[in-house]
Amino acid sequence: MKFIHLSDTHIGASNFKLEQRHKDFLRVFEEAIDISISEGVDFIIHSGDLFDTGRPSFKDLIFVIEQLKKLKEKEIPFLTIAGSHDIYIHETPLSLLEKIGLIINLSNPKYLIQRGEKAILNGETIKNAFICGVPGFKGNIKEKYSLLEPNKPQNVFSIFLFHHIISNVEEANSFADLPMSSLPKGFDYYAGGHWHRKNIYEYNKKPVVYPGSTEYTDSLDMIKSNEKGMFLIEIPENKNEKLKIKWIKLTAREIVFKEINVNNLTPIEATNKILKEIPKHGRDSLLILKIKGKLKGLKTQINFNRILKESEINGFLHCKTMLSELSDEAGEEYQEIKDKTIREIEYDYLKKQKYDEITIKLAQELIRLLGKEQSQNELSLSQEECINLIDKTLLSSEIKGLNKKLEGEK
Ligand SMILES: [Mn+2]
Repeated sequence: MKFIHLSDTHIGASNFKLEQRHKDFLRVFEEAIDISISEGVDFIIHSGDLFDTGRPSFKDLIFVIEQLKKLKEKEIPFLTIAGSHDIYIHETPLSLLEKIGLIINLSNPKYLIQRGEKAILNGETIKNAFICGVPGFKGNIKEKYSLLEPNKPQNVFSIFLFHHIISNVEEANSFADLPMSSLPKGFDYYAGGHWHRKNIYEYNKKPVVYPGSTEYTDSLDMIKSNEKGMFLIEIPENKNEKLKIKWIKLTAREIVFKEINVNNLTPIEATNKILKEIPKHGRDSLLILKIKGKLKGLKTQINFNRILKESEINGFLHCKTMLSELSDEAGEEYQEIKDKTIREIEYDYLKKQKYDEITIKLAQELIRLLGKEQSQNELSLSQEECINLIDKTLLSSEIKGLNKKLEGEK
């Protein structure tokens, strides 16, 4: 028995507002379906984010329906859960696909039965495999997992679908939202989604598998993942034999990544250096340029338009410049501001606008008074003192002005 595990297909997504990128997500999904059919798998599992949005366009929805119909004809079940993207409040496009019999939506509430404190988790049995899963939860994730009680039959190969980033994914840093130890115990295969890069972990000697997204979803993904694909899993007849996990590469858009150091260059010199370093044969791939160093001038003075044009002339679909490691002279002023308190920034700003000391004091007091985060008893001035201040400044200057006017009229 064999099956395909894929995830995060994000149908409807795009990058850089390019229609070609939108189509890339569709093309790679079709490729995944076609390979699954030619491999003759018994079923397909998808760990969430089939769609990029809870309200996909009719065009994208029809495209997915066409792909799933091919599976239906071959009697290959497609089992999935709602991820973090394909939920629109409580409705999901998955409900529609489920209604017309093209998918099995394991995150349908009918599979999760509340029994006292516990949540009994049911699933589907296909041939000799039991498959269940939960949607990507929004809050109290750990607590929700602690209440899960899978109702799985004995002596079958069991699969658990989930859409969270386990704490073992080191590169995820703060994005990890579930300790691995919270996963329900006793499954033979943990099918993960939500993490967009391919990774395999081990939990009680069983694999916890992230196939990642089938296309590059953002520029960080483009430089961190070196390829995109899905897993083909072969369940051995003999329980003592090891599970066969095979990676199948899908033809996602090709990425060319380059780092360019422009340290101590003026924006014109930097532009010329970048232009020279753009590879000659783009082959319709995406060019990601990470510009590094400290510029003698301003970042905005680099001619990004020319860089983009040149990349397109060289045959790239698009060029994305990453500037997070590039500093410039404006950065110094920023550094100065960074060391100041909000009060000091306010004061400097008002001083620059040529307000006198008492007006600045009043303005700052008013800003404080209007600030919601301050509670009444934290005010440094009483209401009376404020009124006095207003009297002394705004009103008096207005009266002065009025007096002058009247004097002039005389
Ligand atoms: Mn996703």
